[in-house]
Formats: sequence, structure tokens, C-alpha cells
Amino acid sequence: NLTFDKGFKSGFITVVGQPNVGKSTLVNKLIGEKINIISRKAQTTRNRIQCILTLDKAQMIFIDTPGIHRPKDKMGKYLNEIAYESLREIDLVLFMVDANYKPNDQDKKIATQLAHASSKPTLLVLNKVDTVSKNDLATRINDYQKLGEFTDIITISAEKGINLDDLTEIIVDYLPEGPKYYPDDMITDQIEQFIVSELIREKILKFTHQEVPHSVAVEVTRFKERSDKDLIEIGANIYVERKSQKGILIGKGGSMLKKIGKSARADIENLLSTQVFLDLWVKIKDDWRDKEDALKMLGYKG
Ligand code: GDP
Ligand code: MG
Ligand code: K
Repeated sequence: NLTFDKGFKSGFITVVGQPNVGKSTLVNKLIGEKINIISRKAQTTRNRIQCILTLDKAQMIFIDTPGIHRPKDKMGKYLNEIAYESLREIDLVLFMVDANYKPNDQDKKIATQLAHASSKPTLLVLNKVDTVSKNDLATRINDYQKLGEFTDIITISAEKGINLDDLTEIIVDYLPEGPKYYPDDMITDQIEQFIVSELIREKILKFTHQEVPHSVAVEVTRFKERSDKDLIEIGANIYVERKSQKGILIGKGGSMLKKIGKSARADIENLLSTQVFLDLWVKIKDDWRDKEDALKMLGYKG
């Protein structure tokens, strides 16, 4: 459904490796230096998507290690599903190791798992080169290389920022052409909002039997947690192109909108494990077409 500019690249990347090799440091550093966008909750079990790095020519979506972190709640599962089903699978794997040490059993195990589970390009990333001598590094590259078939090998220091530009370039090289899945300025909380808006959209398409085009946009305008009541208040605008579509969406005496709202609310409550108050409004696109950044804000910009 998403359109994209020719030449724009995007994809899902996962960084695998045993604990403490520097996976989180790398992702944080990449995001932090480019500033464009961030989800900093790297360790939350809830968000399968860790970070989104948007450059002029590419968007990299870093995802938690599949098979190692099992999603612990429904949101994680859902993100898992959208990441792996609708958006297909990982495009690129970074296998990170600590260049200070020889490969151990765990490295071998991960390399074996990767060989079985993925046919995607896999980059061997030797991290922490800032604390390794040149001689040792050559030996390590040799040792780790034997663990599997790697598309490319790169030595970096995530912490000191050594070779990260090269790494970024290599990553972009191996990403397929694709759409900008997420808006430039997406943050973690907005990922939840994005999913909520997609859920509402799904119900619209389901209940209107496609009479409302896929271009229907849903903008979450309010997402407020009320801890006093264990309730989340969500307000959303549904944007359509024509008056007739607005009519269909609202239905006789508001019946259609009620149906959509009820069904979406049930799913959202299920997903967020809390009560939800959902307030839906239908608007005609012309109202907002001229609004600057509206498309970007909605996340539907190609
Ligand atoms: P993870 O478990 O793989 O996510 O590893 P972390 O990113 O949490 O890093 C583990 C430790 O290694 C932390 O203390 C980091 O500061 C350190 N570390 C990460 N990258 C580097 C590096 O390039 N050089 C050095 N010397 N230390 C690093
Ligand atoms: Mg970590
Ligand atoms: K991590």
C-alpha cells in the first residue's frame, strides 16, 4: 500500500549476539549521532521495534533479536506480527561479537541458529576494537570468520564511534528498495499510537466492505493514560476524501461509526490490557490537506 521514491531504501535489521557485546550501545549510538529519530526504550519487552533511523536515502528499523527475546505481552506479539507478517521478515542481520575474546560456545550456537533461521545477508561485526591490538584483531577476524558464511565483515567500536559511518553505508548497501514505513520523527510512544491507528483503519476497511478507500487516514489526536482510573483515553480523527465516504463511515444515526468504535476499542483494550475510552471523529481530507506536515504527521508519506 505504501508508495516510495525510487532509490529509497528501507528495511528491518536485527542485531544479534551474546550479552554485553555492545548491541544496545551500537543502536543507541547510531540513532544518537544521526538524531533523526529514536525510540530509546531499548530494553522494553513491549516494543519489538527498538529504534528507527531515518536518513535522506534510507530508513533502518532495528528490531529485537528474534528467537532470543520472546514477546512477553500482547503488544509485543502484535508488533511481532506486524513486523514479521505484514512487513515480512528481517532484511539484514548484524551478528555482533566482542573482538576482545575468542569465539565461545555461545557465539557458535548463535552462528548456527542464524545459518538455519535466516537466508538474509549477515554482517559479522567485531565490536570494541578500541581495546584490541592490531595483531589480536587480525587473529580474531580469522577466528570469527570460521563460524559461518558472512556477507561482509566489519570492525567497529560502538562506544568510541569508530567505523560507524562505514557500517551505516554497508547496511544501506544491503537494504532493499522500499517505503518509509514510519514518519521521520517517530518515537516509541507514537509506535503505540501508530498501531492503534492501524487497528482503527483495519476495522473501517472491514465494516465498510472496502467502500471507503485504503487511503483513509487515521490520526490519533489524544492518547492519555489516566492512572487514577486504569484507563486510556484515545481520540482519533478519521480522514476521508469525499462527503459520501463520510456518510458511509458515520452510518444511519451513527451506527457504522459506533460499530467501528466498539470493535476497535475491544481490540485496543485487549492489546493494552486496560480499559479504553475511544472517541472517533470523521473528517473530510480537504479540511487538512493544506496543513503543513499533515501527511508526515500521519505517517502516510511515501
Ligand atoms: P549488549 O548486552 O550487547 O546490548 O551490550 P551493551 O551495549 O549493553 O554493552 C555492554 C558493555 O560493553 C557496556 O559496558 C558498554 O559500555 C561496553 N561497550 C559497548 N561497546 C563498546 C566498545 O566499542 N568499546 C568498549 N571498550 N566498550 C564497549
Ligand atoms: Mg543490550
Ligand atoms: K539490545
